[in-house]
Amino acid sequence: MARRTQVAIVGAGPSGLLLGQLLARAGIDNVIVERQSGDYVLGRIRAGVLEQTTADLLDEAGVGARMHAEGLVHDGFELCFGGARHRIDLAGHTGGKHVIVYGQTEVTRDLMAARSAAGLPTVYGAKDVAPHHFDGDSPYLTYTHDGQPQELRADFIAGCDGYHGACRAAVPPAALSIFEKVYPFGWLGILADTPPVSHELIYSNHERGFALCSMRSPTRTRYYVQCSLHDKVEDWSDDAFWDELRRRLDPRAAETLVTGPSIEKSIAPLRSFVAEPMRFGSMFLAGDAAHIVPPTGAKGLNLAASDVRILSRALVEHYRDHSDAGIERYSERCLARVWKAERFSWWFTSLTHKFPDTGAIGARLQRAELDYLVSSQAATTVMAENYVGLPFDG
Ligand code: FAS
Ligand code: PHB
Repeated sequence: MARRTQVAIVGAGPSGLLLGQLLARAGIDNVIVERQSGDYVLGRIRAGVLEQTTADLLDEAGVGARMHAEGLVHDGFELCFGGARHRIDLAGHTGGKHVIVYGQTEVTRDLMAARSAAGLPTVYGAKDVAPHHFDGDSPYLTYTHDGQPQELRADFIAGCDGYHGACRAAVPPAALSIFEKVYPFGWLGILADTPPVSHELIYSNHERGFALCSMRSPTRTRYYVQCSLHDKVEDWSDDAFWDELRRRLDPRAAETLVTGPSIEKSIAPLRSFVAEPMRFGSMFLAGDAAHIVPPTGAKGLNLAASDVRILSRALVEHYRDHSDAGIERYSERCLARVWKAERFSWWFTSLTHKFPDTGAIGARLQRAELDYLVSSQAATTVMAENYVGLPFDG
């Protein structure tokens, strides 16, 4: 049975849900087709830091209330190296900008609730989703749902289906340029109902490896330690995790760290990845479907929001103003921001992690850069303005 909509969105992660919400508020009909169940999507523990432009977009989408009520405004974070912590004053180096600590899970929950309240169609449990005829002006999706073959005709397809999605995979390889760097380590992350070790995030460069102290609320923490790519979650007991985290922190943090049972524990690989271009006729890629950053710079979710901001405006311009200027410039405008965030995320990862192949001199060069970073106003400003998010060009 063939249904029809204006924009067919593949993926109900933050990209797809935020795009759907912005389009619906502009009166543009859209359907989201998602492979997993809603609970499964909510069960993925991912990002934790929102840039102000992302928070503004959530407000524009009408889903910012709980973020403002429960999110934590952070004006700075600390770098820990050589046994001491050094604060990066974000507000002081960016004319008052800050970030909001509010988990991706909660962003997704807020977007799902708004979509459901508006009675907007989301097909969960869609199998074998595939985009077709997107090189022309009559694209459509096929998928199966409850064992029944389905077809969804649309004016446009938005591939918001993440790194392993079907939309980028459907593009002829000759039409894609892929840029990729895989890092020789992973992040072992733990979620626990414990009070944060500090009121701000701590990024630690240690001879044993990187560590990050983050949080979700005053009573829920998110910690990470750099681990081997060969590690498995079952290799790490909670006690082993807490011991390793303590060893990578300064004495004061190690002493005040409150530990507890993990409520989630997972290992994520780290890669830098960009697929160019991000538009193929009437199909657009947005978010992780088009690019991946190592999570060090907290850019993944924020880049997804950046793509959605540009795409939603371009589609509104198409339908309301009968202009395709935004659509024509979509890929170029997204990639200009994507590559700056890729650079920052690669740089911050290179500065803070232990690399097996750079030896003793690598550690000394990192220490020299960290010392320079915290002692130079210019260097701290570069760190701060990238961390809070670069301004949009319109
Ligand atoms: P998502 O991957 O979130 O969503 C894509 C959706 O499409 C999923 O729901 C998927 O089920 C669905 N889908 C996939 N294939 C499909 C198909 N064929 N048909 C239908 N649906 C399909 N970012 C940070 O800033 N900080 C972090 O700490 C951080 N940690 C991360 C840890 C992990 C393990 C991963 C994988 C990513 C992490 N990220 C982090 C990045 C992450 O937050 C992403 O940037 C964010 O989820 C991007 O959102 P989407 O583009 O919506 O992609
Ligand atoms: C998180 O809280 O999950 C988080 C925070 C900052 C990062 C990466 C992850 O840079």
